[in-house]
This record gives sequence, C-alpha cells and structure tokens, in this order.
Amino acid sequence: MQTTATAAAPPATAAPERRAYYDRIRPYHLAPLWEALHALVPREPASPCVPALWRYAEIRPFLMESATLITAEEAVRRVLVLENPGMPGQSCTTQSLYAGLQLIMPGEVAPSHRHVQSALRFIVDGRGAYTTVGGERTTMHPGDFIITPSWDWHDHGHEALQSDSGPVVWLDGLDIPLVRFFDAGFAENDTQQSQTVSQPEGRSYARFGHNMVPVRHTHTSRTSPIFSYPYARSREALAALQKSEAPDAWQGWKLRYTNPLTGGAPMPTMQPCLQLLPQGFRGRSHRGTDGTVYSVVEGRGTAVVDGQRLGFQPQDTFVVPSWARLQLEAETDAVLFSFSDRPVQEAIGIHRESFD
Ligand code: GTQ
Repeated sequence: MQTTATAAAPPATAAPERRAYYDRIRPYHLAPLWEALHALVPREPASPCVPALWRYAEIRPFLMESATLITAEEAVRRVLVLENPGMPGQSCTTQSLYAGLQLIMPGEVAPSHRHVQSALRFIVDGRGAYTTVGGERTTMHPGDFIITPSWDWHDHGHEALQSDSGPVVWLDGLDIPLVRFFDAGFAENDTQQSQTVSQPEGRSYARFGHNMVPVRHTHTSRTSPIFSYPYARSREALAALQKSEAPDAWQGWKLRYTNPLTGGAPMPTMQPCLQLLPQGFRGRSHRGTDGTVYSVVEGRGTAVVDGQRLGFQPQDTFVVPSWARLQLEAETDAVLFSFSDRPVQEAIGIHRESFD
C-alpha cells in the first residue's frame, strides 16, 4: 500500500534542464508523472513483499520469553508481528495483511476491546484458552479457525483449570494495513476486562454450522454468524475427499471456509482456506494477485516460491507475495491453512490468477 520511494523521487539521471525544472516546481508540491509512470502503473505486480518463512521451533522461545517481560493484560495483545523482511517496520506481512503470533499463559486475560479491523485466529499450539465474541465464548483447539468480526467486542483468556494446561499460541490475521490505507480505523476499550458471557458455548455453531439456519433468521452482518470453525470438522472433510477423488494438480484438495448465509467468504476482507497435499505431491505452478499467508498444521514439505525453496514443518508460517509463482511439494500428507485479501480484490474486480 505504501508507494515506493522510486515512484516519488525523479532520478538524478534526468537531464540537467529537466532536473532544474523539477526543483522549481517542487515547492509548489508538483511532481512530473512521466518520471514515475512506469513504477506507478507497472506492467505486472512488483511487490516489495518477499517470500519468507518463520520456523516455529526457532521463534517459540522468543515468544515464551515475551511472557517474562510483559503480561497479556499490560500488553493488551501480547503478539510478535510476522513482519515481511521486504517491508521492515511496517507491521505487515503482505501489503494488505498483518499476521502475528499471540501468546496467552494460563490464568491470563487479554482485555475486551473492539476495532474496525476484522481478525481471524488460527490455533497453532496448546489448548484451554478461549475467546469471547458477542457474549459467546469458544474454547480454542489446535487447527480451529475463529473469527472476530469488525467492531465486535472481544477478549481472550486462559482459565488454567486443567492440570495439563500450558501456553496457548495462535496466528492472528488482520486487515490492519488495508484499514490503515483507507484511514478508516476506530477502536475502543471496554469498561470490563472480560465481557459477560450471555450465551452457552456452541450456540452459533448449532444454529448455523450444520447446513441449516434458524427459520426466522435474517442476516444483517457482513461477517459469518459462525465464529469458530472446528478443525475436527474441516479435517474430516479433507479426509473424505482424499478417499473419494483425485487431488487437484496445483493445490491438492483445497476447500475455502464460507459464510453459510451467503456462500461467500466468512469475512469481508479475508478468505481463509484449508488444503491437504498427499504424500509425494509435486504440485504444478500457479500464482495469484492475492499475497497469501500459510500456517502449517500437519506434515512436512516445501513451498517453492519464484524458485526459492521454503521447507516447512507443523506450526511454521510462510508468506507468498502477490504474483509470485508457487509450487507445493509434500514429503508426507500435509495440511495447510491459508488466508489472503482475495474478497477485496474480487469486490473491486481486479483479482487475477493463473495456473501454468
Ligand atoms: O486480538 O484483538 O494481533 O487488536 C493485533 C491487534 C490481535 C486482537 C492482533 C489486535 C488483536
């Protein structure tokens, strides 16, 4: 979303009389388009975002160390941002999307707040934490995909009731850079730390999670009424497909999560997917204009991104930039969660993809 420096500053190589002219018009806040046109309107995407992989085994100790430095309450959200190495300091993983790993320790609370930015959570490590959205609490299990809709109150916590409970880590995906681009961000803190739980756990899933909808329900929200999509159900679907049909040559068996009321993306700005690659899979190359963040749930393999090999294991996160060629390879059966800004690009009619 940030314009590149090359787009703004005319090159020093310009002819002296042109440079002198540029110098004279600058105080009037004018700039010559012809020096920047090629960068502003490129022949094809030229993203500053680069392919990158975060090895969970390598970064987990840093995440755990953060808990010795600050509590979840003081931090509000104790997260290590997965900053794209091509865009340091900008708190983004692709140009439009933010990803981070959030840590909750047993007994902690991340206080209730709300914001315009939509969030998704994908549980990476540990069990026993919960998130509360709109008065309904959901317990987190590894592989669950959970939504925080725009402007809904939400708090996270970990009651530490079980003797085996430990740290819980999840991947946060937010449309923070998109909202920042539009200068449309609002946020507020709740008056209470943890919102009052007013609904029994599982109510949303009972009402909307079984290809059925309460008979007099009319939907007004832009976001799915299911806010937790359990891994057990999604994984079961992939296992059944593996038994019943050949994998797609590019993406294996890949399903997108939907809003059951529309069939579209579960949230306006992000499309999450879950895919299974069979052992020995050597996928064909494909690319899309939606830069994508992947979280590895099961198995080992390699993402070949514009020729760069990113070897992955469970709990790793990697990012594939817009228009980079991706080939997926699996050494064992592998399950990948992913999300991109595709619904936004589709809404404005600019999404492109190609399958080689
Ligand atoms: O859990 O509400 O990673 O507000 C960044 C901003 C998580 C959250 C993030 C947030 C949250």
